Amino acid sequence: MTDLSSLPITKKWPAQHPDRVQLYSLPTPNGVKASIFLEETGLPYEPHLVSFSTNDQMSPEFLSLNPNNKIPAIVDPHGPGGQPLALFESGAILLYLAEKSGQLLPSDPARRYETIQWLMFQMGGIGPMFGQLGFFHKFAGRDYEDKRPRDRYVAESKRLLSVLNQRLVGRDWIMGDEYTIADIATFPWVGNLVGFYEAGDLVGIQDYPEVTRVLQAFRARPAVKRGLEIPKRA
Ligand SMILES: N[C@@H](CCC(=O)N[C@@H](CS)C(=O)NCC(=O)O)C(=O)O
Repeated sequence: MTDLSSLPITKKWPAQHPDRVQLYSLPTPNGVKASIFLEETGLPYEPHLVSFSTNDQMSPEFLSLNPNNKIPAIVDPHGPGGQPLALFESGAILLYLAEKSGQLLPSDPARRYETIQWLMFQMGGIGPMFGQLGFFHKFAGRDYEDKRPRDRYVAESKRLLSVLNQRLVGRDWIMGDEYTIADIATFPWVGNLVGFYEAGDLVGIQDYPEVTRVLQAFRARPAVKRGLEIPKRA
């Protein structure tokens, strides 16, 4: 039986099943990337809720895993060399779990790097830009008199949507027939933009029909439906 009790994170979030991947998260667009992957692949895992309303992400136990105080983070009790491996950054988590499970990342080297390229496109572009748009459109930034920051993020989000739309022409998913971690990284953010952020009209989402088509297909997947609710909010 694996023993994770020496890890400080397990003091606040005890592992009931220390043999399983431990997920510390909240159902946000970054958080659900990990839970959707785990639901899609069936890798055994145990979710733990990191509540922002109680600032759990700033607790010493969480910071021991991710000094950057952001979800998601994981501990794989059976990491390289059979030792526990702690990881943060959703892109790194997706890559690690895909390689570990041999799922949702093409094995052909060229296609594998193409998938990683689109994963990075989400991590460096879609996530940060849509996130800023959300701040200026829906949250505190909404009240700023100067609309130039908001307009900048709207313009950049539109540009990214148009790149994604073009990529999806004639393809079922970002990598064609193959559903991959690039889709799992990207579509929670597109869903969040038009859903929670209520920015669909602002970015003119109807101008990106390939994106909305694939978003619909993504949302219809049973594992996505489950993953979007994990960990359960209190
Ligand atoms: N680049 C990081 C971003 C993670 C991130 O921004 N997480 C947000 C929720 S979507 C968070 O934990 N925010 C809490 C905070 O900033 O205190 C990743 O992809 O994992």
